[in-house]
Amino acid sequence: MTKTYFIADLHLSEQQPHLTALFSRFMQNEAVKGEALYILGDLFDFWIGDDENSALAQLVQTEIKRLTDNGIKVYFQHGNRDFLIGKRFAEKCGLMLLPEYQIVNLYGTPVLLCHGDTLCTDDINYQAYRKKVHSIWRQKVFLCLPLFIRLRIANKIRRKSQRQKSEKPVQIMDVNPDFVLDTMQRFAVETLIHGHTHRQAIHHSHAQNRTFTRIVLGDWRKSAPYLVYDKNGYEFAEIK
Ligand code: LP5
Ligand code: MN
Repeated sequence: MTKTYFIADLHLSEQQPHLTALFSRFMQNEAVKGEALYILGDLFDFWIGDDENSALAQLVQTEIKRLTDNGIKVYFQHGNRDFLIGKRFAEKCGLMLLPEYQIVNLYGTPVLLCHGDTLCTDDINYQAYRKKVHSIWRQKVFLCLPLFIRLRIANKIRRKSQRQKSEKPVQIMDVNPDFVLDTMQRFAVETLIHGHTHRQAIHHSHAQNRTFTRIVLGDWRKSAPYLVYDKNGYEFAEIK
């Protein structure tokens, strides 16, 4: 039976080699059994440009290429930490870059996919920051800087974000339920899959005599959670 896999928020970094090992195991033992893999953002802890050619970047590209060379489609949506992954990275491993919101047909059901940060509309500071770092000209200027300067800027942003997060009420950093419902209705879907909040769950809500389902992917820490979808439905699973 054909299957489709979903993962998000792996936050791979040189500092967490056990996550990279889990990624290799997931790709070689699990994702390889599917017809497609969707990575819904924050594959890396942060990404400062496709010219970054670290051992980690190479390993991740090799794992993805192994799947795409075998005819398995691998799709990627940007997260708030790796929105600078670009065409060069994608071409190296046969990855397909998706827009911020994408509808996919999963065994007859239209499903909306996104990273999830755009759904957190109550986090006003974050949304203002996001608008800035998503401006094309700022990204162009940033990518012209030497890598070590980019790294310094990224670390500065990470520290500031860490500080601000510790002062924000937890609720603000979750999705806004009204915005979620509006978004699903705007895209005419009844199922949404996203990551970002790290709060793995399946939420149902009801409006206009319809049931709307929001599937939230978990983040990778000690284990590697994923969602697997086939013609009979979906379930969470994990590798350890
Ligand atoms: O990622 P997570 O879940 O920990 O937190 C997010 C929001 N934070 C971020 C920042 C990322 O974690 C780190 C980004 C790495 C940099 C990548 C390259 C930069 C390229 C720039 C190209 C122009 O996304 C956090 C949310 C949280 O999710 C929950 O939704 O709350 O948002 C924040 O904390 C953001 C703050 O509220 C605002 C931060 C302003 C920082 C501005 C610093 C400018 C310094 C410039 C130095 C030259
Ligand atoms: Mn995120």
